[in-house]
Order: sequence, then structure tokens, then C-alpha cells
Amino acid sequence: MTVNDQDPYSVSNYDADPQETAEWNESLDGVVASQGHERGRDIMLSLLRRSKELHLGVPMVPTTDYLNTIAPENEPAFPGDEETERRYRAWIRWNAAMLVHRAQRPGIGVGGHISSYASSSSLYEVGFNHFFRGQDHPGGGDQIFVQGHASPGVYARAFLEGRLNESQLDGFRQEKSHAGGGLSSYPHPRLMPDFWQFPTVSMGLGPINAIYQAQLNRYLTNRGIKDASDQQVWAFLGDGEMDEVESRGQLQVAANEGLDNLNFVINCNLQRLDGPVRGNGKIIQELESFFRGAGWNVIKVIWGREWDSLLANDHDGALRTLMNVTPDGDFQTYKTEDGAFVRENFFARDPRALKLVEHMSDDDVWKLKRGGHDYNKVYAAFKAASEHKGQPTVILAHTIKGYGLGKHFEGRNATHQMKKMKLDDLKLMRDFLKIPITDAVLEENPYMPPYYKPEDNDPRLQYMHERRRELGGYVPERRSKYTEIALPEKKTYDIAAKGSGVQEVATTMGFVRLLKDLIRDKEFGPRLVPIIPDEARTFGMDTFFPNAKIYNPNGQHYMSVDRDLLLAYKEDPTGTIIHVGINEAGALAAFTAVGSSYSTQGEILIPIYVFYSMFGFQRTGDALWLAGDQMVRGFVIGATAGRTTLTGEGLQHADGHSPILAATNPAVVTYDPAYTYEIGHIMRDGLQRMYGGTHPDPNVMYYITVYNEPIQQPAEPENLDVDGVLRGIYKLQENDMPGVKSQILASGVAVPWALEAQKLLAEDWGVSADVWSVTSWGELRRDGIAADHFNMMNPEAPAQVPYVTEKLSGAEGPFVAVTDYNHMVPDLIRPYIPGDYATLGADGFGFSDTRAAARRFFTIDGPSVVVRTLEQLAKQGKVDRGLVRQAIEKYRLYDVTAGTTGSAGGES
Ligand SMILES: Cc1ncc(C[n+]2csc(CCOP(=O)(O)OP(=O)(O)O)c2C)c(N)n1
Ligand SMILES: [Mg+2]
Repeated sequence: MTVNDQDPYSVSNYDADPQETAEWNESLDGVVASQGHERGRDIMLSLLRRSKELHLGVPMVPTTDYLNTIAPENEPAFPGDEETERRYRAWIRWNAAMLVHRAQRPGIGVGGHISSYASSSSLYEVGFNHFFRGQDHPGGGDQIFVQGHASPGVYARAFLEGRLNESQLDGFRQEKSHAGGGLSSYPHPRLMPDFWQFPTVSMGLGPINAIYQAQLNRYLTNRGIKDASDQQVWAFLGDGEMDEVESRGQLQVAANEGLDNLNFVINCNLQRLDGPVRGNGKIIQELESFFRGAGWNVIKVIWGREWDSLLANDHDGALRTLMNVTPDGDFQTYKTEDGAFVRENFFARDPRALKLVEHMSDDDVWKLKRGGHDYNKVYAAFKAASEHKGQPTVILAHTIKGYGLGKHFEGRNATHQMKKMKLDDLKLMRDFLKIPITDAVLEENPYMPPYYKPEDNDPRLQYMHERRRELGGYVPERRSKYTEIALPEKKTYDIAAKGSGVQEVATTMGFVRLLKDLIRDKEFGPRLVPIIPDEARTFGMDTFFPNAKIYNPNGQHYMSVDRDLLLAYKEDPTGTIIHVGINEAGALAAFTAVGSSYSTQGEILIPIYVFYSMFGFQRTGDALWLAGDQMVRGFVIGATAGRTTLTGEGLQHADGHSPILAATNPAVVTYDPAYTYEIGHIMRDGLQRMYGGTHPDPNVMYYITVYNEPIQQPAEPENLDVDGVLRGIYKLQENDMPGVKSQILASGVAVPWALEAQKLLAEDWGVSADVWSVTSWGELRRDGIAADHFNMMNPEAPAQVPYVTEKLSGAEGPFVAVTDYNHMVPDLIRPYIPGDYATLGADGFGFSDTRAAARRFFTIDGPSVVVRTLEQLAKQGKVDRGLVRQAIEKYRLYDVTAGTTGSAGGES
């Protein structure tokens, strides 16, 4: 009989020798009866430890007692001058609160958060004074992810450091209107590009991005691009934030890759915005089991040093039991009351625990601190985390929300949203923090209590500067200097210009072939980083596996099933491809880390993130918004795009709107190319813009939609209007046939339909149509809006003409536009079309069918373009209205089975 059920609590547990087992149980019973519960526990924990050493496969214990992981006797001595550090911490805390309070002055009232930083200032200060390395440190700088709404504390520190002045503090949240500039609400590199490195305030994106930042540091090291092995990533997170899917969803990546350069510090103040995180439960215990299960090293910092002696005297475990069973909601409430309340409602539940504090006054009971506010405890945890090898570490620090802000703030459910302090609160806080500001000054103008900063030569300020000098400079700091790398030469793009001859090749495949050639470029090639969420085979990128290899820091330790194949699946610590598994959120985090390497690490890397276009802007739009904030540079490739082109896949796959979503992101330049030669120019221009060193705005991501419909790729026409390709529109095919004129605008996969319509119009109806390839509806719109704005603000100047208006100005006839997307895509440029404009589009949900049937259903195929054009011409009185009905009947436009536009099948 085999033992499959290893759950020790299972009723059906198999036992090979019940009698022997009973004897062991009796021994344990005996120990407990004679020596008490504590001794019984000791023995059981010791046996569990031994079972681990003997590799008995006993299921692990997911949680430990509600105690500090590091016992007092194992704590290192605190290396700093605690008194001094606490003094300037008080100044920072005061200034942080005043920064927010003053931002509520009459006429301003721009909000802000006080309580989160108040709860976490010790966590940050221990880091700033002893751990976080600046970028001038010989080992390179650490990367610090600051909890978004704790930003006032970081500004307040920078003020003491002399990096920000009082006027800037008063410009908090008035970024445009405050004279001399303001401060952004939260960490936004885009808005404060010399200061912030990592945007964090969209809950959940900080944790996942920190994991992939740590991965990037390893990746750079393993690939020999830069030795980042001495740098650590510190991510400060909220306990409420840990409920976000992205916060917990990638913990296994950090564990599997052994990212011991990564430290999460979770500020467990037990509260989120509205109230308790787990009123009935214990968030620290829940997170402990979750992280441990994922393979992380867990360090709990729950109690301050005042509890040490109580716990040392807690011989029968009564106090520990109370700690274990008290729900978070009660712990929160205690801190809104007083020492007598704590004695009665916490300790008095067990007379043995009550006895432990009988010698203490209520005031002393009140001063029993939470671990996250104690420098010794926090320092011990940070040191252990930074030295831990083989695993990432999470520090779970128990704190009080609104700590030190007085009775109206501490532990209150509403504390997150409270911004203003009453005069009495100000005085209490001033006293608590011992800030030398008089009552009279506070009373004079309670809207504007002064900041506090001593003279520059104050020894405590000097000490603070010295700590930062020793650690390699001030933090946070963002740099954007990087090592230059020569861009690929023009001829590297030749393959894109050549066309495919008689062979039919989809633009996805055309793009992949080009990428392959770019990667071959000796100097620049290694800087291109393909990122794929388990779709390489779909896009024909499995051809990259053998040479570029899949990055795996652990290598490949199994006998690979396809080891003899040419296209073997190859994992390697020096691999180039970041393969994140089926995981678009992780892919975006990797994209963000890789695409900002130029800034965080001073090394250029170009992320080429290729994905199912439906699962890009739609699924991970917020992460792409963050990437824009972080000033990421790179390429986002929406493969298998279009609502009717990805045959058979249906409603959840058929993308008919990603260009619209992309157009809303100011950092994204969107292209919908029809042919590979267009892609070649777009890629080249993109790299030039990002790293050519001449463009005024290089901090952009190029979103390029490519398709899986095989078509004959034409060779690049001679005298191609390259400027037109890059700016968004060029004339692809003129028709000089005499007769009624019309203009067809199309993009991407719809360009061949436009050409089909051009032919049908000529042959069936004697109408001459020119065809324009619109490579970017979004860029044309942006250009138009810029012209509108200029004209509004400069009424005296000659009016600017939008590029598309100018391009189409001599074109005759109605304009008809078609794409494989929603009508909204061509409608983006409606205001700038110099004439009658009609659009066709695939609105509504996609479905699975043949390309031809789907295009007929949405009336976007070749014949549909013909009918729309005739209708527009009839409206203009240029053809007989009867022709429209004739055309509908001729093509059976109402019959989905009569559609013929597009090829069948095609994998990529
Ligand atoms: C994705 C997202 N949803 C909601 C918010 C609004 N929000 C900002 S802070 C916050 C509560 C944070 O609680 P916690 O993570 O526990 O941090 P604490 O302030 O308690 O340290 C919420 C809901 C947000 N910023 N991002
Ligand atoms: Mg919280």
C-alpha cells in the first residue's frame, strides 16, 4: 500500500504500525502532562526540523507563531547612532505631514496622504541610513520602489538633504501652476525625471515590476552585459495592496530564479483605504504562508524591543497564545484606546498574561511598540534580508497607520483619507516629535505651520549626509545617461524591402525575419530582447530557440524531448529570449524593466514584446500606462491583429480595437503597416528615435500591429514616400484611368482589400480610385490636433495645415476608409479629411468563421468598399444612385457566403 495522503490532519491517514504510533503519541502526552504545553511544542518543532534534515517529506508548516522571526539574542547590534537618527526622523515626519497639510490651504486644497508614511517612516529611514545604495556606490545603486502614497516622506527627506527647497514642497500637487515648479503627487518619473525611477501608485504593479527588475539585474549579469550582482531591489508595499492579483501572481518567478537580490518590505499597518485589511483574520500570518509556499524567505517583524522581556518570561506560552489568536481588527482598535484598555482587553484574557504586565503602569503598557517602529528590529530584518542567499526575502513589518499623528489619526478607519490637522493635533504632534516651534507660531496661521530644518552645520544633519555619502549618494535619483551603441546599418533592413516574390508571407512572419537579421547584427543585435508569453510557435519565433536561446538562470538540467531537432527548445543562463510563460502581466513587467535599462542600468536594451494583440492594451493597459510613466523605450508587437484576420479563433481573440486603446497612451506611437517594407522603415525610424540621440522625445514605445494572413509581399517601390510611411500616410497606387475619381484609405491587412476594390471599381463601374496606405491613424490625428492647437493659440500666424490634410488636398472625389478594426480607428482623422469621408469598420464582437465570411458580415471586404464608394459618389451626384443597388445585388453584399476577400488558413 502506498501513502499518497500526506496531510497529517486527514482522517484516512494510512498507518503501517498503529501500535508503535500510539506509543509515540503516549510519550508526547506524557511530556505535555508532566512538563507543560511549551515543552511539548519544543519537542514537536525539534522533530519537524529533524524530519527536514532527514528528507522525510513531511509537509511544511506554512506559518509560525505571531512573533518576530529573529529572536532578540540573534539580533545584530544597531550600527548607527539611534538617538541622532530618530531626531531627524522626527523632522522628516513633521515636514511630511506639513507638506500635505499645507497643500490644503485655502484656494489650493489638492489632497495628499499623511498616514501611510507615518506608519512606515522607520522602515524607510533604516533603509536610507544603512542599506539603500546610491548610484555612485562601487557596486552600483539599489533600486527602490517607494509605496506610492508615502511620497510625502521621501520629499520631506529630500528637503532636509537640501535636494528640494521649501517652495518646491509648497508646490506639492501643483505641477503646472506653482511658480518655480511643483512636486508630483506620487512617484512619476515622467513628471520628475531626475528624481523618481519607478511609478508605483497603481496598486499591484510595484510588486510585479520589482520582481522583473530583480530578474533584469540578473539577466544583465548572466549575459555579461553589466555586472549588477551587487545591486538589490527593495520594494515597499502595502498590506492592502497585496490583495491585487499582480502583487501575488508572480512570486514563484522570484523563487524559481532564486532572486536573492530582491526584498519586499510589506508595511502591515493592518489597514487599507476603507478599513481593516483582515479584521477577522491576521494578514501577516496569511502573507507568511503565501510567501513561504511560493518559496520565499519570510522575516516577520511584529513586536518592538519592549516586548522582549515579557516574552522571555512567558514560560507557559500564555502571551504568545494571545498574540496568536487576537484578530487584526482588535489589534487596530487597541491603538485607538489607551494602556488601561490594552491591559483589560488584551492581557486580561489570560491571568498568566495579565501577571506579566502587573509591574507596568498603563503608560508603560501603552508604550509597548509594534516591531515596524523599532530601529533595532527593523535593522536586524533588513540585514538578514540583504544577506540571505538563494531566495528572495519578504519582510512583514507590523505598524500602526497614522502613527504619531495623534488620536484623531492613529488606527482610525478613515485615517488614509485625512489630510488636514486641527490646531490641537498640530500641537500634540509637535510635542510628540519635539519640534521646536512655539504655540504662538502654530496659532498664527494654522493653515501654514512652518516646516522645520536646522542650520546646515547641525551635527545631526551632517550625520545624515555622511550616511548617504557612505552609501553612494542620494536616493531616489533617476539618471538617463547610457553607454552608446551603434545602431544597425541600413542594409540590415534589406530583407524587409525585398518582398516575398511569389511566396505568400504574413506581416508577422515578415517582421520575425527582419528581427532575426537585426539580432544577427554584431554590435547591436545582443541588445535586442525578445519577450514572449508562450506564443513563439504561433508567430514562427520558435526558429529563435536554438541560437538566441531562452533565458533561464538555472540552465537546462533535463534530457530535452526535442534535443535532436534543429529547432530544439533551448534554455540557457545566457539566453536572450525572456519567455515568461502564459503571463501577459509578467511580460509587461519584463518589458518595463528591460525597456528602462538605459536609465536604471545605463545599458541599452531594446525589448521586443510580441503577443496576441487582443491580450496587450486590453488586458494589460494599465501596465503599459505605467511603462509610459517610466519612460520605457521599446517595441510592442501586436501579432495576429485584426477582427477578421485571425481565422477561426473568435470573440475573445479577434482584436478590432487595440489601435484605439493604444492611441490613448501618449507614450505610444502606433503603426498598422500593410507590407514588410513599411515595417522595415518603421523599425529603423523607431530605433533612431529611441537611441539615435537626436530626437527631442525619445521616450516612446512603438506599437506595431502585424497579421497572420499570408499575402505576396511586394518589394519596396522605387521612390517610396518614406516620410509618408513614417508620418502616417502615403499614396500606394494611383489610378490614372479617366473617369469619375475616388480615394480609398486603408491600413494593415485591409490594404489588399482596397486594391481589390480599386480593380472592381474600374472594371465593373468605370470608377477610378487611388489607394493610400495609412500606416498610422493615431499619428495623423496627433499631428492634426497639434495644428488645431497652434491655430487656436496663434490667430495672427498663417494657419498650420495638418499633414494628412495637406497630403490629400489635391485628391479628387469622396474618401472611403477601411480597416480590420472598429469604425473608430479611421474616424480618428475625420476632422482633417478635405472632403466627404465615409468609413467602414468591424464593430461589435468578433466570431469564428472564415476570413471571407467574417469580412462580408462586417461589410469591410473589397466589394463592400466598392458599394460604399458608389454610395458616396451618388451622394455627390457623380453617379446614378441606382448603381448602388445594382452593386449590392451583383456582389450579393447581404450574403455572408458570397464573400471571397482574403486567403484561407495561414498560421502566421
Ligand atoms: C489599482 C489601484 N486601486 C486602487 C487604488 C486607490 N488606493 C490608493 S492607496 C489605497 C489603500 C492602500 O492600502 P495599503 O496597501 O494597505 O497601504 P497603506 O496606505 O495602508 O500603507 C487604495 C485603495 C490605487 N491606487 N490603485
Ligand atoms: Mg495598509
